[in-house]
Amino acid sequence: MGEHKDLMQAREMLAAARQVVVMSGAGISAESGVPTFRGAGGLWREFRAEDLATPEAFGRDPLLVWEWYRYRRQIVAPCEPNPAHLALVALEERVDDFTLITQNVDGLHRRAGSRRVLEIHGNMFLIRCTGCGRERMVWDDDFSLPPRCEACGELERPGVVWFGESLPADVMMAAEEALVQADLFLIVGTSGLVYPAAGLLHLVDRKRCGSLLINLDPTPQSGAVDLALHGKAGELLPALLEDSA
Ligand code: BJW
Ligand code: ZN
Repeated sequence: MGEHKDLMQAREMLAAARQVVVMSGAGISAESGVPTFRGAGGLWREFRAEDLATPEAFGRDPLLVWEWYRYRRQIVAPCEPNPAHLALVALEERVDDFTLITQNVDGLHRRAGSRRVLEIHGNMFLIRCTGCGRERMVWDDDFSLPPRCEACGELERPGVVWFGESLPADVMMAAEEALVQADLFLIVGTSGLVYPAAGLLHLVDRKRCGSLLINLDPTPQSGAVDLALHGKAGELLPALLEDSA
């Protein structure tokens, strides 16, 4: 009963919004078969973040880090966007102004058809040279590890943001600009533990911008938004977009 009322209220908030910003995390891709980081079945249950997702780890053992990303690329490659990704494509078409900020590196939002996507933690199919900075997208895994740059011969690294590294400044600036103008901020499928992404909620002007959260489990942000819906993104997001009639 309460749940139904919350869904109705969330639909009303969405229907009234013209400038929408969404921020997604690993939970939105869980129903596509992509493992999350924290929680049941999460990658950080099996692997230590500090051994794999830091610049120090890459400096110590680039081959180990590359092998881990190859393993993850191979998990993601056959995965398909799920109803949650598709609901956001439909939402982008429905509102005047739409920005999707994603912490995910799996590329599934673009594959689903979302157009305005800001990948604040990079993309696992992007490779960047540690020497000259040259970037390339590589979809197959037909290269020997660790790969080297054809232009300068230096080691190449995954084009993702590791702990202790800055997020791409231009992408973060675009995210912040979208947020200060938004009239609805929707947070989906993130534990809300990793900064600066988790801090974006504090940038919204609470007087003009509503905030909604959809996540399987309650998070530190569940109590900080106007309305939190707890459940699967692949069920709740499509339900949110249905006509309330
Ligand atoms: C479902 C579901 C379903 C499941 N439907 N829901 C301020 C305070 C404290 C610490 C810091 C701070 N500022 C900086 C830090 C340090 C650090 C940090 O935040 N640490 C915290 C862990 C404490 N941050 C950084 O280092 C960042 N850089 C930075 O701040 O630079 C400035 C600086 C430089 C030097 C010194 C100091 C500052 C960089 C962070 C980079 C994060 N990188 C990763 C790896 C990317 C590459 C890769 O994939 O390998 O990004 S870590 C990992 O976590 C990945 C994710 O994008 C990120 C967030 O995870 P996410 O998406 O929230 O996933 P989960 O698994 O945590 O949660 C999934 C949720 O989904 C769960 O809640 C489930 O319930 C739910 N779920 N199924 C709906 N079907
Ligand atoms: Zn190079």
